[in-house]
Amino acid sequence: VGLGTGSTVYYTLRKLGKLIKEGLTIEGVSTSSETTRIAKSFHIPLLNIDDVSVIDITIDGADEVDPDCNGIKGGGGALLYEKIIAHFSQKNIWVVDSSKIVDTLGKFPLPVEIVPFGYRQTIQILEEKKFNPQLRLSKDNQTPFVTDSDNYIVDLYLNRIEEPVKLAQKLNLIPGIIENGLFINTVDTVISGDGQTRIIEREL
Ligand code: A5P
Repeated sequence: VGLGTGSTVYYTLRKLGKLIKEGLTIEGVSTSSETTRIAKSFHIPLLNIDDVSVIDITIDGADEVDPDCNGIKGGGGALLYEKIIAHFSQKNIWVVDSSKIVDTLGKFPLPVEIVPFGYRQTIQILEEKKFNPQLRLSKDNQTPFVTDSDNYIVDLYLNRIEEPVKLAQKLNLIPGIIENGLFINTVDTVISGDGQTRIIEREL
């Protein structure tokens, strides 16, 4: 089971921990150091991504989801590992609160993971393309936020993303960009669960 990252997934981890105590047998693959820490605290057995041949199902959160079940992830900075694990999963489920379901993606700043080498130049290219980039800072507000794979995150203040597929392709062509937070045709089921539960299935 792929274990996503974020404050929503925390409740999934807590529940899995409880089910394991009651006899459920699963093995988790974590998407971040934060999730590894929490999963261990709930005694969820973990495997390294390199030691699994298949991930049956991944449960994660998201920052925004559109009606086609495409979404933005990376608000917590774990988008690279989340994307690798999602890509490798037979089934992907996102659990979100209803405020994250939008008509058009983009109000939430799009996180992009970049290598530290030449990061100013990468940001300059993003500026020239009018993507309104902002380097994400760590809690001290002085130094760049560093991901689990020792990279930086740039948040793109786009407001509206009319063509997410094209944008994802454009971004990944820029040297220095490792991955972007647009998850296209990835998730199978979105569960929005505050108050009334709503289940959205991606049309194949
Ligand atoms: C982590 O990088 C993100 O992709 C999270 O999955 C996403 O930001 C949702 O997080 P919350 O559940 O904390 O809103």
